[in-house]
Amino acid sequence: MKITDISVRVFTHSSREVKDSDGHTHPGDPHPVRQALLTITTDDASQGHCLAPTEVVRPFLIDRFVKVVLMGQDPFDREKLWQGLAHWQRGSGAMLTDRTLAIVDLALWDLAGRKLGVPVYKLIGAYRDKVPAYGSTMCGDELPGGLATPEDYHNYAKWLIERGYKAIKLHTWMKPVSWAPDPKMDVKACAAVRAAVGPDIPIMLDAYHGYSRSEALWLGQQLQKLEFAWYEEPMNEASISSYAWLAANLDIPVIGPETADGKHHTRAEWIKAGACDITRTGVHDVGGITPSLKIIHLAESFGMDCEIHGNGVGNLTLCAVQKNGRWYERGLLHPFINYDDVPEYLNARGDAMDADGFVHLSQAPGLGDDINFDYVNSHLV
Ligand code: XYH
Ligand code: MG
Repeated sequence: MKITDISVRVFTHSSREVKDSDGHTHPGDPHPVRQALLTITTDDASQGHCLAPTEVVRPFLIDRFVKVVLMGQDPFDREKLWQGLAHWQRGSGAMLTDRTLAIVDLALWDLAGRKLGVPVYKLIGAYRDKVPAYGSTMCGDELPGGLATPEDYHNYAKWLIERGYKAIKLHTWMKPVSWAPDPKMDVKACAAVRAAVGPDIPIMLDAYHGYSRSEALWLGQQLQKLEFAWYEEPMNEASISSYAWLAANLDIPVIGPETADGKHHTRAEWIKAGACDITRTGVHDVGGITPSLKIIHLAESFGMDCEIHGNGVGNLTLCAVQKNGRWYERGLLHPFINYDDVPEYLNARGDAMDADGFVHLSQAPGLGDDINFDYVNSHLV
């Protein structure tokens, strides 16, 4: 088999999610947005697909890097193709990011699954067919009845448990919220959620990622009193030594890195430095399933859990092939948005959750996105 075409379709659909000035997601009014669908095609007409932000698969990146590495190659040579793209990153002037590598890698995995007629998680080697989900809230806001007060978090936490979630992770208030960040308000929200769900539900905090060591330490000490399950990204993840100091001074598991560059290499350094008690990967953070498997196995070698960052069928696939991780991060969630709604460009959600809080892996060949190709092709830009 040889790769003969790599194409990108850009289409429009309606969204209720908006980004703030710091890149955090919040609810908004329905508005048209553009999304891309990357497709890799071979000489026997096999195809693999992956949905993507348009800029991540813009023509310059596809022509200058992706096609140079992939065209004419065997699509089953995923390790060789991923290493080839990763090599090009250094000379790309920071234009070829892990986000692009992830889309290409996921499309190659999707192609393999579709060609062989198996779900990708089975192709890799399944550990489980369903994964328990935690409800991962959007960051706090100033929307009346949204996530504007500790009471709002309390009320939403009760709703999340009713919906079936067996754990909850808070993202609290961050800039550009006028008075944020505020560790004391973080604690009030965390205490309100603990009061809402009782002592047996795991709760995690994904904090403002710019706290100082002293702020992060104090906040972590309060989370220990509330018996939180893990403590995520309270400081800039570029400072491994700060996380090693924090983890050494806290009992609550410190998890990371999520956003630090460097893929499996950085996670190896974090583990070596004692900067985390649980490590973390997500397909979009490190360049796809291929490098994420390296991280999962690295963590396992140290007796460490690796919790997967983010939603989507690529991350759900990782959850299904690992023993050393518990949760699927379902979100981001907000009282104003029904996350269970099916997007116009899909025939079904790839992470539908049952009443017991489990997300079941699709048994369809490929990665698991049930793409509505008629919708995509009738809404092309
Ligand atoms: O909006 O900053 C944020 C959240 O932190 C989000 O980017 C991300 O999904 C996350 O951190 N999940 O754990
Ligand atoms: Mg996070």
